Amino acid sequence: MAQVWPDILTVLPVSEAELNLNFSEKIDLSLVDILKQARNQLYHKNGTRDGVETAQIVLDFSWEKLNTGTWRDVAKEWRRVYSYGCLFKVTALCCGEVSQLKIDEAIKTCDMGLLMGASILDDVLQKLVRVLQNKAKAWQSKHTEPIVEPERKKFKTECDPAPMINPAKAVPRIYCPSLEQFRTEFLDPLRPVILEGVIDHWPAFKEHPWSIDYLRTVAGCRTVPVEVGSRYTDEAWSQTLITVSEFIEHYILGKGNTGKGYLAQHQLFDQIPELKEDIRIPDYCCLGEGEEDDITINAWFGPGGTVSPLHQDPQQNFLAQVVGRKYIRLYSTEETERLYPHQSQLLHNTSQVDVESPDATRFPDFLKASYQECVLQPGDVLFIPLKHWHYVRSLELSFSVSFWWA
Ligand SMILES: O=C(O)CCC(=O)C(=O)O
Repeated sequence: MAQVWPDILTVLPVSEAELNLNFSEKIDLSLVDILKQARNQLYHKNGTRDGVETAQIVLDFSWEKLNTGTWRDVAKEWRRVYSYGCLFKVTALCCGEVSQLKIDEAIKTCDMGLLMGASILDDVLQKLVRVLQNKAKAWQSKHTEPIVEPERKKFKTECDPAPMINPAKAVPRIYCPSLEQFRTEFLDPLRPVILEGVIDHWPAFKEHPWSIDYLRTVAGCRTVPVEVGSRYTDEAWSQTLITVSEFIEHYILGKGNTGKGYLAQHQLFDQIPELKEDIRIPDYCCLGEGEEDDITINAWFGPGGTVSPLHQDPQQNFLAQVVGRKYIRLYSTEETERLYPHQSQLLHNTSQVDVESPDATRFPDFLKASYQECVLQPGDVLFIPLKHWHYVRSLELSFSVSFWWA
């Protein structure tokens, strides 16, 4: 049992009047009244258990709106309402003496708001989750045994051998080229290259070397979207929300035979700023026309054998390898016809061919397509020019970061 309420108060608007609840006419007035009731409960009854029920009404109502139609068409206003529902639920859960279970539920509620909602009150959910995570860490360090060595030995870091790279097809490597050299020799002609020595200074290699233990420490209790299934083209592929610790238990340590899972997502670094502080945007991105805020940073964390099928993306990409190695195949856009892209609109950027075990009867021209290949090592950054087709298979436990820029 612990008190978290005084810390919660430090990140909330100081008075009811300062917690604005202004919404457009899209939001039913009866729901705005319920939100006001939740606000009143927060400021006048220090959270209260009734507050959880009031907040849940807001959450259920807005959840339905978030799940109607396509995500792109969901009004941002409904995402704000959902975030307010999360805020009121968290504050109601955290009043008085709270158990570890309540703190876990509150952290999960913040994460749901961060993933599905929109930013409110100067990112109050981000601030709340930090307060709660600190509480949870303090509680855990008092009550749990440190991870012992035999546990660590169970980590599955070994995997398939790396394929032999044909030197004639190897992606060239270059050590820290100047901006000008990178632009003229690789960016302008859209030629892939592996940049060496450009991310060695990242805290992810130095101050906070990324490892399973580190990830568990900074993000273990955080709920994140995970891809489940061998590859996203499979029928059985789906997405689910689990905590980083659960992901490690089931998909990295392989407990419970859960099958394959990949923590592959673009929100991880916004959700967990500690991880973002361990990486840096490569200087070469300044050669693009976009602003730094337009760069999408993706996390790719998974066990050996995780496959991203052959596909293309509409932006330039720096794929930076932090932990483990990956085998990568690249095909230029000139080869597109030989790669048999799916016909459907949804998968038109993805090839139907299983790159390392192609069906020559169904896809006879695939074997004629010319390609480049490499094994990406920790510290390497692969430049994948826009629309270049890429296939990726991790050779062991791997953590990479990609930067999509234009
Ligand atoms: O590393 C992976 O599995 C896929 C990376 C990728 O497709 C990308 O960065 O666009």
